[in-house]
Amino acid sequence: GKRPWFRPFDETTRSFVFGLQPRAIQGMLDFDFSCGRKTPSVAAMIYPFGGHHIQKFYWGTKETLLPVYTTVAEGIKKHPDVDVVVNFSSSRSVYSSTLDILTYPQIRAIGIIAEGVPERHARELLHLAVDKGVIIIGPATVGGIKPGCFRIGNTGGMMDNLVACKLYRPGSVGYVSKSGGMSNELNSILAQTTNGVYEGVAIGGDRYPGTSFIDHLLRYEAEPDCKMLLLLGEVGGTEEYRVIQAVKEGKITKPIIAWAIGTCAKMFTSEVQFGHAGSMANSDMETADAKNRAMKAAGFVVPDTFEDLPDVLRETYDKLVAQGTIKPAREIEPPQIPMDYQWAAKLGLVRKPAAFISTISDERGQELMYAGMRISDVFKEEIGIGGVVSLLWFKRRLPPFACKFIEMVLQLTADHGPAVSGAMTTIITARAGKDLISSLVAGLLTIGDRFGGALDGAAAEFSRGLTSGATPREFVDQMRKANRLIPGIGHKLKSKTNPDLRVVLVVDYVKKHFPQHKTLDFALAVEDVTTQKSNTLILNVDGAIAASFCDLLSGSGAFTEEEASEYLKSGTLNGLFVLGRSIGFIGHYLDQKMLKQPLYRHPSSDFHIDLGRRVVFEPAA
Ligand code: Q5B
Repeated sequence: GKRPWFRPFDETTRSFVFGLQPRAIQGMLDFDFSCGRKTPSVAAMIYPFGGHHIQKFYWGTKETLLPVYTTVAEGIKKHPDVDVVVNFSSSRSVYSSTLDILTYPQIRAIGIIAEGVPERHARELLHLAVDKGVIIIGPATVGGIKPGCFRIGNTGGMMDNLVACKLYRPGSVGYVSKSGGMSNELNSILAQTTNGVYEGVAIGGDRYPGTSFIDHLLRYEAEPDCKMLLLLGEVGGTEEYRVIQAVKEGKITKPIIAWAIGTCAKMFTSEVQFGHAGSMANSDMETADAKNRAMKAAGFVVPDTFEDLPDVLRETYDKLVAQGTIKPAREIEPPQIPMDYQWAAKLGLVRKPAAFISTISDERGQELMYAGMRISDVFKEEIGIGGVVSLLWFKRRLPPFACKFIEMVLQLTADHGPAVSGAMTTIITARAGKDLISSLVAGLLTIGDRFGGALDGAAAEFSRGLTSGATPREFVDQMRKANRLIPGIGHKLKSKTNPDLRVVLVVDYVKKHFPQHKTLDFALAVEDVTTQKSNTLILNVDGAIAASFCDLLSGSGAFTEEEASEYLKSGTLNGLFVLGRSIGFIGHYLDQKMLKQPLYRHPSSDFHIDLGRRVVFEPAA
């Protein structure tokens, strides 16, 4: 070891964090940065699951990458400078992982965070560590902190607390306590009453901690930079007596301030078990009062109550400064640690424009909302799929005749047999072994100007024709002159003599329920003209729905003229066909799967193949 035995952590200490603990690691790195460390104190993570990978962390305002290894062995091989492991394994796996870590002589200190480690396992690990001269801090602890140098995991709390307690630079007081929560308290008291913490360790609340008070106090005694000792003991166990013995034997000579918490135990009539597994007095000697008396008798500075602890700390510190033992260093400003954006936002310190705006649904509250309507009300009021479409597409509740019409459209367009472009494509895709989504999307991608996607065009042309004041014949002539087909007119199969019943249903419904149907009337008048030319140039299902929807948008009173035209221009009407026909395409996909249909290959005889028509390329001479 390059470091003396009493100094396991310094400003170059590098560690592994065992377990996926990105928040704790970020906390360690932020602490390092505030200390002015040149390198992060965490070299890598060890995590047995999920494979070898890399994780990103902040180093000040910049970002840095840390490798994640699946074994300690790999980490050891790659990082010979690492000699500490912060072990976040659970109580179930911490025994085996620590046994493994202890096989590498490179590792000199291990922090064990898990609570509930079986005492038998804790004792075994403790003996093994003693044999190997490895310092174990824990189990059942937050760890410890060496200001200006190294922070075990989450010790010391949030960054603002670490800065308030001046833990970014060393002080002169070495302390040891059981509880991590109380060590936060000590960090704060010491920052206010002395030049701060030299090093602080929370040994953990179990009966068999890996190291105890005496182990760390002997280190602090040997450490020339540590001038004053603080022991925060508690009811239960006899570890404080080992410290008393050391003081009596002259092994500890530095001023030592001490307090055992749990003096209130005597106010209870029965035995009290405090929060820690080890905090229960099994004999008079183990009570906090007995410990405080014994420590005082041995020459420790023991306050009368815990509340007096700051006073005695200040007195002892002032004495050491007066003697010249402690020479307080000039205060330095720690580098600013950028606050995490999410935390700053929570505190109301920053704002940032949202990248997206969304106005149709909200899942953040207790209940999912569709355009301001609770999902439970969607069912209570039985608004149906038409109502849901009206909320999510138009952000308003449309009148019942309109919601019913939407449902009618979805049902009418749901399917039109296997032979139409889309269904056939879905069927061929399904038979090529593709999944539901691929087969569905393949079918949907055929929807366009000619097949199923003529609604938007039809709505645009019929409403333009209507508002232009042209007669239906003039409208048809204009379109012919412009060499354009009228969207919504014509069908491959249906004709005047073989009418499309879907269109009949739409026309009947609209005439009966809509407040007005000027556009549909115009479209039907156009049909009268086109069918004079050819029997098949009927108002088709796309055209009938589109014309009717124009009348819905302008006649329901639910939309302004501007909104109606915006919705028409945004592809809403083709959306109706897409939504409806998706039902059929999914049906065709499932049908093919259930029928176990094999790959389809179209007969070549059905193609007229003629390579004689190829373009021959003649290079320039
Ligand atoms: N002519 C639908 O064509 C079809 C004309 C026209 C003026 C027209 C054709 C067309 C506009 C697009 C449209 C939606 C391709 C159709 C649907 C859903 C479906 C499908 C299903 C389902 C049919 C013969 C003569 C020619 C043409 C003239 C044709 N259309 N003139 N305006 N619109 N329509 N699509 O039968 O003088 O001989 O050269 O593009 O609305 O997709 O069930 O199948 O639910 O799945 O192949 O219902 O009408 O006729 O192209 O050979 O034309 O009529 O100029 O005149 P055809 P063509 P000429 S509903």
